[in-house]
Amino acid sequence: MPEQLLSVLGTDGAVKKKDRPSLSEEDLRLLHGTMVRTRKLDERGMMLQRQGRIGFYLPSFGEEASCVGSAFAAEQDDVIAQSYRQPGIALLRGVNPETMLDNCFGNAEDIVKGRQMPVHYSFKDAGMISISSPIGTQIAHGAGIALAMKIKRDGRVCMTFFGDGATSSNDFHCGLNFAGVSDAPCIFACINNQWAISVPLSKQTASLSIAGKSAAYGMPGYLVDGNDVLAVYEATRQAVERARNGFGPTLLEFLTFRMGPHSSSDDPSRYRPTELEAEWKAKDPIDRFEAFLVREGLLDEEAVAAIHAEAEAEMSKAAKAAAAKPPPSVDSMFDDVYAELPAHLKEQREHLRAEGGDHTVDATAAFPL
Ligand SMILES: Cc1ncc(C[n+]2csc(CCOP(=O)(O)OP(=O)(O)O)c2C)c(N)n1
Ligand SMILES: [Mg+2]
Repeated sequence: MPEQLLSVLGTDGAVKKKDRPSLSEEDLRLLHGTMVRTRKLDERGMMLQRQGRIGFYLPSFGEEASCVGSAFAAEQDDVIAQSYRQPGIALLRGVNPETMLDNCFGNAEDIVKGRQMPVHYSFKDAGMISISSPIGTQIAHGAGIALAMKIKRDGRVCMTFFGDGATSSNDFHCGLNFAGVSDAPCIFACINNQWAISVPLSKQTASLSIAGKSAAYGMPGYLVDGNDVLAVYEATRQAVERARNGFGPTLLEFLTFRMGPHSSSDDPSRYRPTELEAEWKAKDPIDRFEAFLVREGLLDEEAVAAIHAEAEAEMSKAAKAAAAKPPPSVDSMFDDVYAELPAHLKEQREHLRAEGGDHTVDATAAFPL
């Protein structure tokens, strides 16, 4: 049987009194501001790639409510095992957008010194594990982290984020099975944007829903309107509460739509009906939440415009600052791998230093993706 779609916000922003989650005015403003900042960061990231200043970018257009609303239900010391398409979580957790763009440029201040792909962040201080490219691996990591939390009885939970395509990976089965059997406090958040690059959901699974797969792992599953930040928040809040109180994992499916390309290397018009874009633009999660906030008297048109302008200025400033930084020194490639650098690498480093170490990267070379 297909799950019922949980929704709170009407498309016109109206909310029934009984469905209102208990969120303060400050919470509502933070959710909105973070969703807008996420959109502006993604717009800036795509722009930088089109200008040839960074090699690659992966936007989360249309998925802002799914990632910001759900992560907001966790505490700051809960751990997030995310995929590459939830930049809003990092912003919500206080990561400076300049630090994120340092990664995209792979500059000297990039936390991982230019050794990861752009948009593959590692924010230990924000409780976000390093993003790995192979699809779905973070699901098993999330289950393992949650089990460790249970063994340590430290009261924390882990949330893992992944796409609809990732549900076909062996890690999905492994992670959910393991968490189900061990009652690990893990929230499995599937952001179902209906495409895995060019593969539509209908070719990904014959199941009527992803949430329904939870039954096989002995955990509850809910299908949630992913463009409705209040429904996303409320469903996640309940899942977090269950996990924290010892009732084990939950699978949440946030139904949404990837409003942009898979990445800066992709052209969705080659495989996806373009009419879908207009259809889903009308359900834009930011517009929908703004309609609610205006109805509530928390914002008016002028205030909305000011919030967008401020976020745009913030991302422009962050991009300028990140662009101005030099690349990591070539010498830095010898750091962080060994506690004690082996003799043959020491020798290579000496050789490089003796040569002057001037091995600059060809910035005009094509990015391999
Ligand atoms: C194991 C593996 N197979 C293939 C890829 C190539 N790949 C990168 S993203 C992606 C699509 C993933 O789709 P989904 O899980 O729905 O997440 P979305 O990109 O839609 O957020 C694929 C197939 C990969 N990175 N890893
Ligand atoms: Mg997808």
